[in-house]
Amino acid sequence: MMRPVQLRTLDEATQAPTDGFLADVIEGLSRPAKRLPSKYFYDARGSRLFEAICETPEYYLTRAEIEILGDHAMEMAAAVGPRRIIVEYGSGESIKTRLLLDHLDATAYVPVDVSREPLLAASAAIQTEYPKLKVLPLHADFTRPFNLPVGALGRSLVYFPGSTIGNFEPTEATALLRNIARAPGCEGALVGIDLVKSKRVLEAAYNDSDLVTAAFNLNLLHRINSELGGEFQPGRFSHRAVFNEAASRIEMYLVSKIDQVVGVGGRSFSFRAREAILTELSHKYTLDGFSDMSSSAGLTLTQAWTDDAARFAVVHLVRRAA
Ligand code: AVJ
Repeated sequence: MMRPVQLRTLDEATQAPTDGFLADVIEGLSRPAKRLPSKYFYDARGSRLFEAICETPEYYLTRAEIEILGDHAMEMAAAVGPRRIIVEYGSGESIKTRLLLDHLDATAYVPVDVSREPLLAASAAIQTEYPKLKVLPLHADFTRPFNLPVGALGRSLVYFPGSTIGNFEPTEATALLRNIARAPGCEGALVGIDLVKSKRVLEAAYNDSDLVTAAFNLNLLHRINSELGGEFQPGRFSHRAVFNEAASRIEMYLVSKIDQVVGVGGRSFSFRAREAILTELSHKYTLDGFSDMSSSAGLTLTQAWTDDAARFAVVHLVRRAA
């Protein structure tokens, strides 16, 4: 039997996570067009619901990305080169991380995540399965510039799977890519992106018939209630996800079923019937469009791998020589 591994996180997060959560909720609900940041979906229950989304027949993204890694991990390893530090944006809880680590000959693995517990659990599991790998979990918000305490260890590669980059507005996504391009020692990135396809297929993926995505969306209100003393009645909101073709993105909303007033953190917020809170953007790219965005951030798209049905892509971005 393998011995369980004890790991500690390297800490970049300076404030208590709840401080940021409450401030972000108040700020987002105070806007004329209300919104809540999608990064707060992933508490323990939200993470489980996301995993359940990946099992639904409609949500093809995860299966397509796993197919790509299964078919092309060796080519990716050849493109990346040996003995790199792999810095993963996200806690690396998935089969995708393992498919990559199995092929990449990495010297160290640094998962970066805002949620400490899932980060530690995932890192300990990886350390147990890969005893020779140096696993250094970093508790940090990768949406802001952060120090990578591994600069001295050698050259690194960012692994950013899942089309999580699609959650960001193009300007924010470009800034995030620019941070990757500027990080000391970083040579490039492997990024998973979801590709543009028919509105019907896209909207089905975010409106699964078992209502798992609806539960995932509504979980944000449960989380505000339990962690911030919010007084939402989640049954008074409904899930909506639509493909905005002009902006090439899925927009996910929580829609108020009635006129209502809800207290959060000593304040109250009013909602009109049918008023929508934007909870998530999920951009869908063309390879050319993503290549242009990467290029404006100082990264060159050198290779792209897709699944057989060309639903999803994993792209290799290389830092452009200055
Ligand atoms: C994990 C951010 C890639 O945008 O498709 C799944 C999250 N939201 N169903 C996505 C999500 C609704 C997912 N990402």
